Amino acid sequence: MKKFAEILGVSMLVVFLTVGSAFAFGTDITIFDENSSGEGINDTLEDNEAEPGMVQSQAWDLEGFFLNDDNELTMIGGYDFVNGEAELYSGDVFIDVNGDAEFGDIHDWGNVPNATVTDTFGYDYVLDMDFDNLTYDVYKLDEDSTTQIAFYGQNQGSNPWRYVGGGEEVESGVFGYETMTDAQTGFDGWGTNSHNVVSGLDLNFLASDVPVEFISHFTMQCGNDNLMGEGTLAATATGGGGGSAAPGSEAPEPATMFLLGSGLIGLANLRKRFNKKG
Ligand SMILES: [Ca+2]
Ligand SMILES: [Ca+2]
Ligand SMILES: [Ca+2]
Ligand SMILES: [Ca+2]
Repeated sequence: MKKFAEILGVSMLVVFLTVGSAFAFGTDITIFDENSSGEGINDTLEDNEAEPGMVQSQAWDLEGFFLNDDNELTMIGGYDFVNGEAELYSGDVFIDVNGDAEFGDIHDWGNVPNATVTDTFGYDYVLDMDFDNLTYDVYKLDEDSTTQIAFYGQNQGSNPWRYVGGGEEVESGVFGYETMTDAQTGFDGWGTNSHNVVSGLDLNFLASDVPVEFISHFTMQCGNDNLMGEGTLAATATGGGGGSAAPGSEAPEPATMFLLGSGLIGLANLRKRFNKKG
């Protein structure tokens, strides 16, 4: 019986630690980018992997996409999203909602570095990122929308890099940015112990009264690493986004309870005095 209790205790500790490590970011929704060359340390996973023929190091490594219960997307990489690397800068976050995002072997795009093309590569929305101000604008893309491709011909498998124009603005938002350690992120810093975390990208503009499956994509200017995610936004109770709790489900705040309590005591005292006078 003692042994059972010990096993139960250890099991619960393991569950607690496992849940605890991913709690801050939500569920890891990273998928294989379908570009593989036998390079990097983990060629078919994202941590310590960059694209074929490109520099393999933490400075270029994009490591993971996460989705939390509030429908917020987090993106982690050794790459410096704000300052770029070797004067090659961050792209935008593209979202596909009907399963036709093009990735993997899509190297048949022209030879002009960072050319603007009338092609969204199957993506339906973009979070147009402003890494100087930590803000973004969301656009619903259409057939006339334009994007910029990755710099290097051999790495146009990471397309698209940035949104250029077209489509319809849906909303704007702000996001968080922090540098974290291996222990904080659960990823391998490839000897640097350094990771950059972009958090709070709110996908509730996509949410509906049915679950919404989506694919997410990010790369940097040279397309050195392609990061792909595949997740599902839970159905909302009210539909049409918002993502807040159902009406009437909110518990009173402790401060409210205190004020309410004070008021009742005050009323009781007043009544006592009134009775005395009477
Ligand atoms: Ca990677
Ligand atoms: Ca890494
Ligand atoms: Ca699409
Ligand atoms: Ca990759």
